[in-house]
Amino acid sequence: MKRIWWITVVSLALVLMLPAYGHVQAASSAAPVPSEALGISPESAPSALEPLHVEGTRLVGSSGKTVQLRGISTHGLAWFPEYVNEDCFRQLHQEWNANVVRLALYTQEYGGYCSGGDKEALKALVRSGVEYATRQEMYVILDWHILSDGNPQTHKAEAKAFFREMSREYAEYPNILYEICNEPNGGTSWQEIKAYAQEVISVIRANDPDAVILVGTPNWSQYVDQAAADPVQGYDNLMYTLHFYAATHRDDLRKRMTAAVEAGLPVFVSEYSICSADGNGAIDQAEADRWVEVMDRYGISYVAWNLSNKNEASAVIVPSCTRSSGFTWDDLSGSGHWLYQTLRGK
Ligand code: IDC
Repeated sequence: MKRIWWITVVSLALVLMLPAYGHVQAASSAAPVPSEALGISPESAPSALEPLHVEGTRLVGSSGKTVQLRGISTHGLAWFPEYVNEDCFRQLHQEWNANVVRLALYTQEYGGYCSGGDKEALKALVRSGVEYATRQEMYVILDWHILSDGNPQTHKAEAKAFFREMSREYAEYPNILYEICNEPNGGTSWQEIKAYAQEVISVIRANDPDAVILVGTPNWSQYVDQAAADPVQGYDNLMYTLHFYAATHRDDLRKRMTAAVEAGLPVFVSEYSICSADGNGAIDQAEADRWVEVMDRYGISYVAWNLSNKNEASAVIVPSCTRSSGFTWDDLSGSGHWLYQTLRGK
């Protein structure tokens, strides 16, 4: 019943969304190239969407099986809108085996949603991304990407308005996850994050009683131990984020992650890369593989930073590649090759 209902909602939304599609196509300069060179059969792609919930430390589907989401995050939507296109998402799903895409909506930097960015255009891009992901049977994370603003309280009123609007629109979708604050930093305490989370979660829950909500943790989403000691009370289906950059963060942070899970905290790695913490520098594949081994063992979901051709090591597309879908092997950077092989390896 729920499935039929959301298919109806999606179809209706698609009709209403046509103007937004025009916007995205206008933003996308490269013509779609049929996916040739990576040429993988769709049979290996993850199966149809089902609503998710949290049981213990795990993300679970309606059939009761553990679900592990593995995929990629966009760069800032205002920075690189061209990668929000259906051919791109289709390739990520069918060829790369990604079952989730994260839509990173910066609040502060570069045309940020709360710093002079075009709110309506950015929301149109989010909506297009949700529809493309849904049609491609992928989960989609709406990421309120705080960063230089440090404390999520800085733009709390706008966060509440944004999540109120989105959760009203997507209440019936089985595939939406809400990430309410990317990376609190600058000394923001867990108590401050928790107070923010209580308010934003209650706004989302008023519309959507059971979607999975991801809560950031102190120190650029690393101190999951503090969340484990004092989790948000009163709501189901919450998970807490840990972010790592494998050339910087090693055993210490991995132990913090596994200790939190063993203490009963549902952890979700909503952002990571295999380079250093500035998103650049050398990549460390051996360390990255250690992270993957542990995350797989614990059933933890992980989403790679980032889907762009920016001249930085975390970008999975090389700067010389100007197409926005139909990527070939040569279009991928070192971190892109690693991600492709890692996602395909399972
Ligand atoms: C980086 C981008 C870079 C951009 C910068 C803006 O890769 O192109 O100029 O943000 O400040 C994070 C953040 C993520 C960062 C990334 C790398 O969530 O926004 O992206 N990073 O620095 N946390 C740890 C690393």
